[in-house]
This record gives sequence, structure tokens and C-alpha cells, in this order.
Amino acid sequence: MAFSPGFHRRDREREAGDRLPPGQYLTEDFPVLSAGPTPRVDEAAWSFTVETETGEQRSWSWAEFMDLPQERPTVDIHCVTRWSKFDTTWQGVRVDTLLDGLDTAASHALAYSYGGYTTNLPLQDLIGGKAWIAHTFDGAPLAREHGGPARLLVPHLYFWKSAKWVQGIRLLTQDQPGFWESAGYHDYGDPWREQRYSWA
Ligand SMILES: Nc1nc2c(c(=O)[nH]1)N[C@H]1C(S)=C(S)[C@@H](COP(=O)(O)O)O[C@H]1N2
Ligand SMILES: [Mo]
Repeated sequence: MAFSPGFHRRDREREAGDRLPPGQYLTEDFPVLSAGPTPRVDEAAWSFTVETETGEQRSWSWAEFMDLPQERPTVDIHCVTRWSKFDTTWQGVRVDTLLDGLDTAASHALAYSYGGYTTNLPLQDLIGGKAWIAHTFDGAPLAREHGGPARLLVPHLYFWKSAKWVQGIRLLTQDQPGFWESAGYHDYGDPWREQRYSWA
């Protein structure tokens, strides 16, 4: 009996067992999903800003950002369009490092990007080693179509929360839906609970 590629895929997915969220399939590729044109942001012009609900601000130039303590997370990622990719390897700065010592009573955050994309998260989901600003993928500078120079990486939520070309994080005392969340995607987006759309 011949085995079809489809058989192999299902076979791998069975082996993947507990690691693959419901309704997802595994891919070895890295699909590109962008809602608009890919902005060009040179490292020389790049900066990253954190702003609290009281207006306190911190910014880093590219050089300052690269001088911060770095981490190398290996994580599984899950797109709402149903592909998942295991063991992706990144380098970046933990969001905790950027918020360290800030005085805030914020409950939520809005990440915003060069090009205008936004996405919202509870602040809890950005801290505690669960999120990074990543600039390197698979040992090489993050490709522009994947969000280079730097993107947010929040692997425990659907990948639309991982804003490409990220420019800053605004800390908020109330939730403010981002781009896809305003268009009907789920406000939170937990792949393990299949929180894909707000109407589902
Ligand atoms: N700035 C920006 N970030 C974005 C998006 C986007 O359109 N613009 N798309 C999101 C979606 S829906 C997904 S699945 C991932 C895709 O990332 P990738 O293109 O690197 O696979 O980026 C997310 N971040
Ligand atoms: Mo997506």
C-alpha cells in the first residue's frame, strides 16, 4: 500500500498529540500573513516606546534595544488560519525587561506597529516570560515580511497577537480592541480553547 502525503501529515499530527491545539494542522513552512503592505523600517530610524496610562514614556533606539538582556525562546506558534509550527527559534528581549520598574495600574495593553496595525492583550499575557520583542528568527535577522526589524512574539495566543513591525506598547486601564479584534476576531485568542472569532 502506498502512503499519501496526507497520510503522513495526519500521522505526524497524531504523534504531535498534546502539542497541537484543536483544529490546527502542522506545517514546516513559515507562511506570510499581512493585512496590508510591508512597511520598510530601517534600524537607524527604528525606535520602540512603552507608554503608561499616565503618559510616562520610555523609548529605545535600535542600539539601545540590542544592548538589553537577550533571550532565545524556542516556541510553538499557532495561526487562526489553522497552521501551527513547532519549535520556532527566536532571539529577542522579554517584555518584562521593557516594563521593569514602571509605575502602572494598567490591566491591558495595545501593541501598535509601523504601518498602523494594532492588537490588544491583557497586560498579564505580556509579562511573566510569556512575550518578547523578537528581532532574530532561526539564527538570522527577522525577514521584513515576517515583521523585521522586530515583532512582538506571544506564542501562547493565536499568532495575530504577535504584531509584526512593532513600534510600541501602550498600557491601558481598560481593554481597547485592535485591528483584527475590531473586525470580529476573538478579543483574547486562546488556541487551546479555539477562540478564533467573537461570533463563534
Ligand atoms: N503589523 C502586522 N502584524 C501582524 C499581521 C499584520 O497584518 N500586520 N498579521 C498577523 C497575523 S493574522 C498573523 S497569522 C501573523 C503572521 O505572521 P507571519 O507573516 O510572520 O507568519 O502576524 C500577525 N501580525
Ligand atoms: Mo493569522
